[in-house]
Amino acid sequence: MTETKEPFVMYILEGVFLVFLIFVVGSIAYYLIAEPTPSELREPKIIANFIEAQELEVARKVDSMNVTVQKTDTFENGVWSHDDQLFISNVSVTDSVTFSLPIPEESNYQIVLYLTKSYDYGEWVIKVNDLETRRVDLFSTIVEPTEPVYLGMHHLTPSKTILLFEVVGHNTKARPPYYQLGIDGVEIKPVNEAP
Ligand SMILES: [Ca+2]
Repeated sequence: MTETKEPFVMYILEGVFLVFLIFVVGSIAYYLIAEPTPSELREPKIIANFIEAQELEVARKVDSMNVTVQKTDTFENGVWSHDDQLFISNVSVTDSVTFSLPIPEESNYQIVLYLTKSYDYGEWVIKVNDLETRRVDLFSTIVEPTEPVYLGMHHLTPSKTILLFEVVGHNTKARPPYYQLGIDGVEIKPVNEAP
């Protein structure tokens, strides 16, 4: 009986080894030819005088509003600095959020925002020190970064520079929850000309 069992056991062992070998070779081949993720395909965004949105101090917001850091490396279109954005959600129309901008010294500065567009983002008014600078419709059928949003040149001092976002409505094509906002970061660029 043992003479007939030994070859059978050997067949089993050889079979197990063969399956293991196919698994190992297949795993290595998959690793070598796997498609890179969207973030691996993209060049990093490098901008001088850039501050990530999550590094800004939230000076004021309504209690119900959620402000969280969201990774963007699974988004398939475009590039975000640091592969993340500050995501503002649970928003109702007329809600606002205010940030303090770190200004190193009294001077003229060009302020440029980098935002996100999406199918459920709102229309927002942006103010610098109570001065309305832009009104942006952040609706898009896909999730994508905006072009640079120029807020103009401002004479600013370290003691007080407030950047305010207030939601004023939404595009008719927007989908629920309609009013969200994504901020990649802000560029605060010193300039020598008068504002
Ligand atoms: Ca970012």
